[in-house]
Amino acid sequence: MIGLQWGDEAKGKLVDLLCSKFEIVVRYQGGANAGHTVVVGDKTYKLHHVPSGILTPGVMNVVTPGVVINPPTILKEIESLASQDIAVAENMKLSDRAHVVFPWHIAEDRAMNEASENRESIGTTLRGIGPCYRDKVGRTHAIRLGDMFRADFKGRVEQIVAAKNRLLTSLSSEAVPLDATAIYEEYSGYAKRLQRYVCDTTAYLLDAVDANQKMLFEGAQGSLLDVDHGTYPYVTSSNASGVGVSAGSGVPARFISRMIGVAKAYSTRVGGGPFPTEQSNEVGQRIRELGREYGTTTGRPRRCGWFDAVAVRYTARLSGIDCISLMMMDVLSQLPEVKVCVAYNLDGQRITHFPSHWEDLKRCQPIYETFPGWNIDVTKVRDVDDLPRGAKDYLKLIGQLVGKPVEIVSVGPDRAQTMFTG
Ligand code: 2SA
Ligand code: MG
Repeated sequence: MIGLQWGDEAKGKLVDLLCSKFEIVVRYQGGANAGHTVVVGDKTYKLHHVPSGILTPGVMNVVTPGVVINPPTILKEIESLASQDIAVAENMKLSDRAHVVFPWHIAEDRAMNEASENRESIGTTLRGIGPCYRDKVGRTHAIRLGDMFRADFKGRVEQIVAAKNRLLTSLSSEAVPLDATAIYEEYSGYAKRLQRYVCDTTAYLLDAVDANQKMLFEGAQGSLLDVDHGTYPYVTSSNASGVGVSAGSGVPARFISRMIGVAKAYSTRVGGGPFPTEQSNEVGQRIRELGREYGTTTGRPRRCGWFDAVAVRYTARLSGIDCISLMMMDVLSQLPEVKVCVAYNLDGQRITHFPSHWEDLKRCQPIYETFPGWNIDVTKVRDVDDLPRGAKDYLKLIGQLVGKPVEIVSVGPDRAQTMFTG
């Protein structure tokens, strides 16, 4: 299950809804930057690290090598879930290959975000994600979850802290030097508490493939934030599109039989970077209020705008989706007029491909098709056939523009407010 926009497409809700049909739910990229809000009855759960399958009893939740893990954050989440009688201990596994986010990554993230004066800031979530992935790929200064249980963990921390202190003081004169001993002690404590979850998840999942177990892969962020294929450099540091499933989890692509692309009926983006259909006006404001569009992790107000079919057609193809799940239709149902971007005007030319350079994307002017609003409360609709005419036309147009059918529609946060066609 893949986000087709810039994240926050309500993937968590869909995973929660579908996962009773699966034995395993897998998180394969991202880290504590993700924020999945899942509503079950009168309870709202906000998940960052733990896969959304945790709310369904009997489902195994696996966090794989492509994820970067923040120990205090995941421990807090585990505690909070356990206090709400969710059985985490028996139902979660963490990869010993997953990289660990340390305080130096968070300090670096902050310093780097502040340092980008000559260009709009990426506006990261300040969770240390970029620096941790950079160290993972750079190999010299990286610590994986499994390394925390080895004899040389202390030495590694000391070595890295010495190097990071030099780096951090070069980035900011106000940098407070990190204390290797204190970090080692704190993180050894976390390691002990996490130990029961840590294993070789790659072996576990490959065995599960052999045993024909059904797995659901839960994407975090969205395809347009993919480090290789998104709106670089305004992206996150992992493969957040469908292409990341295999690399992050270790499950070969040939075993993935169905891809669901999740999109909101409009667009949002949090952080910097180009966003052609953005409405920095009353319409955007109204969408933000109606959709409660604020970051689950940081609380930042999300930028809001119309559905961009050029972008979603691109990500739908990139992620190889079979169908679209269109979320938050209830929000659009309260607007007097609804628009869909069907093409871009780039320097006087009409284009329908998604530009590879952010500066070109920034110059794109959206070309819209406008619908009269349907102005009917759809939150109680339980069958797609009962949606108002205008809403049905909207779903049809999106299916045509993106090139894949809309097979799932949601009209509210509750489990009961998601409908399946056919
Ligand atoms: P980072 O922190 O290095 O991954 O930031 C890089 C860019 O990726 C964006 N990003 C996100 N965009 C939408 N939702 C995300 N998760 C949280 C949520 C975000 C929040 O669910 O609301 O609470 O603010 C997420 N995570 C990363 C980020 O905004 C940067 O543009
Ligand atoms: Mg989110």
